[in-house]
Amino acid sequence: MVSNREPYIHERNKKGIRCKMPVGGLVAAIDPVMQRTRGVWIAWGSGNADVETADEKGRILVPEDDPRYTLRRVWLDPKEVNEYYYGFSNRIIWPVCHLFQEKARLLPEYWETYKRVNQRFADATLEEARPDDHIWIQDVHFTLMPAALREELPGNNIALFWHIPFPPWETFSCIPWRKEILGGMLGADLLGFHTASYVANFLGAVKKEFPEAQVSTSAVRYRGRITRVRAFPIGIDYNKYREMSSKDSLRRRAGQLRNKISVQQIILGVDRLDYTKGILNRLLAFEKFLDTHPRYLGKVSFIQVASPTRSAISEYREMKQHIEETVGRVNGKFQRPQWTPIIYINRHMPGDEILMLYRIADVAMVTPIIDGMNLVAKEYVAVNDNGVLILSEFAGASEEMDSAIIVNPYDLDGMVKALEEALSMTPEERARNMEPLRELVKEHDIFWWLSSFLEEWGVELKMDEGAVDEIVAGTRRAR
Ligand code: ADQ
Repeated sequence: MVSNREPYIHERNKKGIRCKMPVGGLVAAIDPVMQRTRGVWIAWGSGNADVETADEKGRILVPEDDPRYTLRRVWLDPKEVNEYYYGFSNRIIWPVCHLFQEKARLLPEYWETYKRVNQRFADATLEEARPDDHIWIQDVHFTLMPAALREELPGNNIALFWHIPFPPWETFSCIPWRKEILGGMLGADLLGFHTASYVANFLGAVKKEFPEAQVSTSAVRYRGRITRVRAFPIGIDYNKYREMSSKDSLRRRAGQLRNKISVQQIILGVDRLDYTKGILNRLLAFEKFLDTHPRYLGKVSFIQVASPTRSAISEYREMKQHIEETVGRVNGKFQRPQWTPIIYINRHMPGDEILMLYRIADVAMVTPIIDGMNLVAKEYVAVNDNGVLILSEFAGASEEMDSAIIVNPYDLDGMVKALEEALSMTPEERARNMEPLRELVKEHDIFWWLSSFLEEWGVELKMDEGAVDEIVAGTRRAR
């Protein structure tokens, strides 16, 4: 496994060194597979106590209390973090793939460092990999690795999963190094995307850049090799969300919180503070809603949780300022002594607090300008049986979750209408609408995603027969 973020991070604080596992479905799903296969996970060692806890090669056995596999940390200096991570990954690939070409900073030094870091990760992988190992690379940080590995490991089974949208060629091609990126990815045997349209966009780009390649609807034959390309919509750990959110203590605390917010209905947004998430348009739609539906004044509040992210990048700081000005302006316009229209929370919240908000929100507005998938939509549905989901048609999630109220995030009037519709639904209508969504999120959970990916990859991973099923069952039992 190769990813930018590591599954175990060592941090030193006043009390000593602590090992943390990052929150998120991906690590939770893949860690048990790695434990079972006793493989190697290669990732950037980003914790401030990572060096002292690893050996001279950057290796450490994890989990520490029951070592099952090797985490191999790759060290990056601040310039590399700045140019490979903040630069190439977050200021070139991220904006371009989210159709924000004008935000891309196409600096050659970002590209040079990105290439160097990809090579460093490839070298570490080559040191670890055996001839018949399967190598799974995560995300946009390592597009050059499949081809770099392929040169040295012609027979290994290599896959890459892409977590964000893949744009049409006309957009992607603003990257001067597009051909190298696509060529790098074609070193893989299997490429996974969230949706069929990202698959089609990728294949379209390959056709344009490599006219000599044979391209079908799900594969590319290039230089005598075949790369399969397929959609695998990622899911969440549904059962875990269900269990955690139905614990008595959480329900009690959620009830207390709900009583303190003295409005009839609550609308919720939960996002990283990213320009792709459509937070500003959502706030403007809420303002327009209050302007045009005065009977809701004092009766509905909007809670927007926006966790800080990538604040080293100026666009993120500017957007934060713009959002904060808008919150201030809208609140200034409508606020009453007993009522706050927009409750704005700009910090990372502990998981149980997010769950409480999911529980008490009558309506969730998940209205990104564009999003690879968007897990908040799925988390809300898993937790709240009686809510209403308003979902952007440009979130990957809308390909499967089409029974939500689907909106165009650029169309403020459309979002105002959607809010009116959602807030005036009867409890029976809400429950009826929620049911098919919940079934989908339950069926297509993170383990379904994982096993469909592994199955398509033809992976037995030197595990016993049925091991993937066992992993899935085992993970569930362990909870
Ligand atoms: P992200 O862009 O990070 O992921 P998303 O899928 O919505 O977006 O996941 C965000 C996660 O962070 C959710 O689990 C959410 O609960 C949590 N979160 C958000 N704000 C938070 C806050 N303030 N406090 C605490 N937790 C918060 C990328 C792609 C997505 C794709 C995923 C997975 O951009 O489109 O769905 O990868 O492939």
